[in-house]
Amino acid sequence: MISSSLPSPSFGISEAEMNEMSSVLQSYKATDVLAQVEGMLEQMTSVTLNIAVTGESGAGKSSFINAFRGVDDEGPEAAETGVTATTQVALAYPHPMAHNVLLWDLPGIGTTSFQPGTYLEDVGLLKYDFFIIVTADRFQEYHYALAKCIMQAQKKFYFIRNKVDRDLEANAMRRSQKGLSDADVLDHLRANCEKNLTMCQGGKPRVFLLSCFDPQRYDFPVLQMTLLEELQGHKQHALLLSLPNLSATLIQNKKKALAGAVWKRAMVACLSSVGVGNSLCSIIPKVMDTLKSYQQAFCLDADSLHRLASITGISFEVQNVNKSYSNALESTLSQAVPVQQVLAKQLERRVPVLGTVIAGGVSFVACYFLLTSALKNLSEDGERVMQRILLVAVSKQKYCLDDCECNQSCFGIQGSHLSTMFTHV
Ligand SMILES: Nc1nc2c(ncn2[C@@H]2O[C@H](COP(=O)(O)OP(=O)(O)O)[C@@H](O)[C@H]2O)c(=O)[nH]1
Ligand SMILES: [Mg+2]
Repeated sequence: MISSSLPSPSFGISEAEMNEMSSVLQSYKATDVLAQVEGMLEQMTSVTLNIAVTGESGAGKSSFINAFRGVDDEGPEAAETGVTATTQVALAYPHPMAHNVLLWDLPGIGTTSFQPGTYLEDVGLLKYDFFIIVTADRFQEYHYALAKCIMQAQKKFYFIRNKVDRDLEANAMRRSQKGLSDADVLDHLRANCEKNLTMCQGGKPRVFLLSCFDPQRYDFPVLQMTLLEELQGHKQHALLLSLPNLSATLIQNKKKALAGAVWKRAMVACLSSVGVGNSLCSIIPKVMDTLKSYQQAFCLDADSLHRLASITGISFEVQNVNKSYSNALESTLSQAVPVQQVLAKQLERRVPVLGTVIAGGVSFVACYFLLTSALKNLSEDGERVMQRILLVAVSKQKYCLDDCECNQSCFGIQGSHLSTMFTHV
């Protein structure tokens, strides 16, 4: 991921970024600017996205929460699932990739004593950003009553028709007699749900058909993209970074979102060295933290790869990259090449604090180049992992490979590079 040679000058700092920096960073004092930039980053990460998941008991709320978070139902961080497991109070489950994205498992609805108004008050309606209403059967009057109360509170909701795998299986026999395809069955199911909801709701309701047992299929990815599109600002940013690498576009969007904060991360790393020897080595811990967060955002950290392996059945070989990261980092930061020095001089004229820190401009430029380069390489690694998963999924479907062959495909993360070798062990 990080080469020990310096990135090319094409990673230059844009005029827009220079303007942004020079307009907001006026102080000459490193401690002031550090606090200011840390505050800006804090604003971005301190926001919490609260997603409420409701529906009848047994509809698959807890399973949905696990699937959305990419965790196994049996895993230690999972919401408890099962026919007898019922949630009496709202429980929050943080997304493992983004702890500020909380999925709330709400108590079941639909009993005879169920009252949408008091239910929503009891679970704290106002704290949620939006609601997911899950059913595994027909949408009923009470689903609509609940949705109406949510709308009255100016909140959004999304209808989920879960367990479509079960419907497809149950219809398999009849289907083969009638010659209906899976797509026909799903279309029929969708039309039924929409008709049902239109009778209560009017307009064209949106229904997402999915199976929590197979979160890569059906409408699961569309739902995730819809939620993302309908959020804004820092909450959208939080959800974006928590999503699996669904598509090359999504990966590019992650890269773009992270790239917008590169100068802030580089500034914090560079100014953090002030007072602790002012040396380039003291920059490394901060840069390493940022690199680890990038690795996580592109689902390339050990935890993400293990989670992916438990969902897809494809095992990933992860190597500890810390050592190679910091070696490459040290050599990159210690090489001040002319392009960095020229850029640093330009910057120091516009961002006064960089001129007051010894080697401030140069180390800032080096950090900036390095993070930009890492972002590019990690996003490419993320795309390669995604393509491999797609490849395996397609070959699984197309050639019905036996489990043994698929489950033992292995991708190695070699040092800082993702091996593109596709090996059977
Ligand atoms: N076939 C199938 N079963 C599911 C699906 N989602 C959940 N289940 C099962 O339905 C049961 C109830 O799920 P759970 O998530 O505990 O429902 P909750 O009471 O709404 O939280 C469990 O046995 C799950 O394994 C799905 O998409 N397909
Ligand atoms: Mg539950």
